[in-house]
Amino acid sequence: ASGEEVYCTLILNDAYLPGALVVARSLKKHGAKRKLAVLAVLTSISKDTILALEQHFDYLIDVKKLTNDNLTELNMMGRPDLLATFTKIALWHQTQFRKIVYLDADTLPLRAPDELFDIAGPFAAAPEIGFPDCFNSGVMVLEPSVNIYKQLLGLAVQGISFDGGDQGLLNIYFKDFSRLSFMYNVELYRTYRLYMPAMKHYMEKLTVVHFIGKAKPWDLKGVAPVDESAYASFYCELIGKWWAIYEDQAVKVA
Ligand code: UPG
Repeated sequence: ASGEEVYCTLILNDAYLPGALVVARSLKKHGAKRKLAVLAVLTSISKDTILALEQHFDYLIDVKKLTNDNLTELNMMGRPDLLATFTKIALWHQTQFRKIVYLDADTLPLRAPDELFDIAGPFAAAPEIGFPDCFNSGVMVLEPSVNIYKQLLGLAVQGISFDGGDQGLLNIYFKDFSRLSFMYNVELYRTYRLYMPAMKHYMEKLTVVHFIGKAKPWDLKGVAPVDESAYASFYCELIGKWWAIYEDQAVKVA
């Protein structure tokens, strides 16, 4: 319905289906008070994937795959697999919605962050741990707009993005973003080996964790801590939480 507020995620291929399902199941399990949408490149996913998405999401929205032909920066990060993340800008084309709380398929909401819909303004995101003056584009609060969409598309077709992915494009466009608390997008990375005390201090407030990097939770069933560090156990605990939601038959999805 026009003016509706929704949670939304994105799926470009079958490989990320487990992630999209966990986003949906976790939001439902925690009593999310908005409907769930998924942007999907239907030409790139199987019938079974479409069926599973239909069972878990209120809105399944077909989007066209948008790729970046310039792989230089993505190769520099060792992530050529991210070449089609420009597709994410289709979020701004969804003007049937007033506000979207967007979550990457590799995030795990530990509760439903409904209060994000109360944030005023067109755009908000949390700091990127790799370079905290930038935001991470895995969790965003945004207002769709045809005008913004056209400008983002203009950048995308020219391949303008400092990292080759959507994040490098969106950070060029939204220079003055409203900053969300880091609690809404806790990027899991081994830097926390150096600052686990802060993680412990804020533990109760963690809202969304984000499994950045190439290895995703669905690749890591039953994984054991790589070393004795507090971070390694914390990371494995969260992988365990992800699996518990994935396998939780009690979550009502339809
Ligand atoms: N995605 C797919 N299939 C793929 C790759 C990506 O569906 O093969 C979707 C999915 O929703 C995923 C998102 O795109 O969560 C981003 O890709 P991901 O592999 O999760 O990226 P990250 O490792 O988290 O890397 C960072 C940012 C992310 C941004 C990306 C490119 O966290 O938000 O999209 O860099 O700029």
